[in-house]
Amino acid sequence: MSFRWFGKNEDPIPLAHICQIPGMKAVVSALSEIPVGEVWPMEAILELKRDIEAHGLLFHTIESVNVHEDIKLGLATRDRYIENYRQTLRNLGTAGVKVVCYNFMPAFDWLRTDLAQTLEDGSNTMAYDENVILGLTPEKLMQSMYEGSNGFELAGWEKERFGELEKVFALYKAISEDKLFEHLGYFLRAIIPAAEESGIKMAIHPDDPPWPVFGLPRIVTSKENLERIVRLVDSPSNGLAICTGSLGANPKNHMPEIIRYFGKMGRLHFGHVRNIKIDRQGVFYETSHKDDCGTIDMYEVMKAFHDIGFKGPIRPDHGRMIWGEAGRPGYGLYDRALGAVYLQGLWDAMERSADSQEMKR
Ligand code: DNO
Repeated sequence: MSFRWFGKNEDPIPLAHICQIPGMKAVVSALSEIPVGEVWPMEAILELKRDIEAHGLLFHTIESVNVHEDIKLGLATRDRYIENYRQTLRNLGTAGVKVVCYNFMPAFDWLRTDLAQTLEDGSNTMAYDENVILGLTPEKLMQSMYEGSNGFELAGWEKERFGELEKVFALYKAISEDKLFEHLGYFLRAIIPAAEESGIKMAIHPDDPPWPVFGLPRIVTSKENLERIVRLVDSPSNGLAICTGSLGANPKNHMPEIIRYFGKMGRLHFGHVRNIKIDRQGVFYETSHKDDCGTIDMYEVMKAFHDIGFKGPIRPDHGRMIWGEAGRPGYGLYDRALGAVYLQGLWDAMERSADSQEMKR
């Protein structure tokens, strides 16, 4: 079980609190102060590792090393950024990192239309409504996400993209889904050998939501496309992060089946487990992790991880804001801590029942 933490200068939650969550083993983090495309310096990586380990937590997973937009766009300048990415992987491998999460979403990372929708119990949560998107320009949506973020940074977002949106959108006009696959293939063929040499498993994160937005191509959206991605480079280092709340927003994506399929193939390296309530196609909000609070079958999700003998990191994902907590949208302490313990409860029960079946035999 692991917990995402944004670093001591960025995250209001101290490691001293994270290590008190029952069963918490590892912290998933990143150097968000390094501009996208630059090499992560060894010293800064080691400092992050020292901080995490000083709290009795393991440091083996990075979320994320973001991919420079020029790589996604396939521009001539991409090779320099790819070379830097390779060096970052070597540095991370030297520091003992085993899993690196990344995404290949054009222009934006994850998108929500409301960062603090009030629920019946008085808590608030993040929500998405395709109808709101249809009435907005990308600039307006980005602006409203920044304004709704309580003064906190948005997880994984790159501020520098805000000023360049128009230019980036114009460049994406020429990029079809097939082209984006081609650019991902070019990137993977260049970095996977460095990942292999460094003992690192790459884990691509699904697009969130898993469909095209504002006419931008999106490819990490379905089982078929995940299959196409793992085949781009035939190596265990070319793998997946499965995020149940991202992929699962499309009811056609059967999460337990996807987990079993890629798990058995040896390409599943990271689990983001969270629940959402889908009102109708394209309209959903994030709920507590508990099975019956949302649409995703959390028991079957955890059972799939359990049945494939998954040994990699799993983390609770976005939580609601509860008990008056103010924090980074989706990334407060309390609801994610409840989620971590709930997921472990499901897991423990599965372990016990596997043991007792073994004893009966
Ligand atoms: C949002 C996160 C994403 C994710 C990246 C992976 O909360 O799930 O920001 O970390 O897409 O690169």
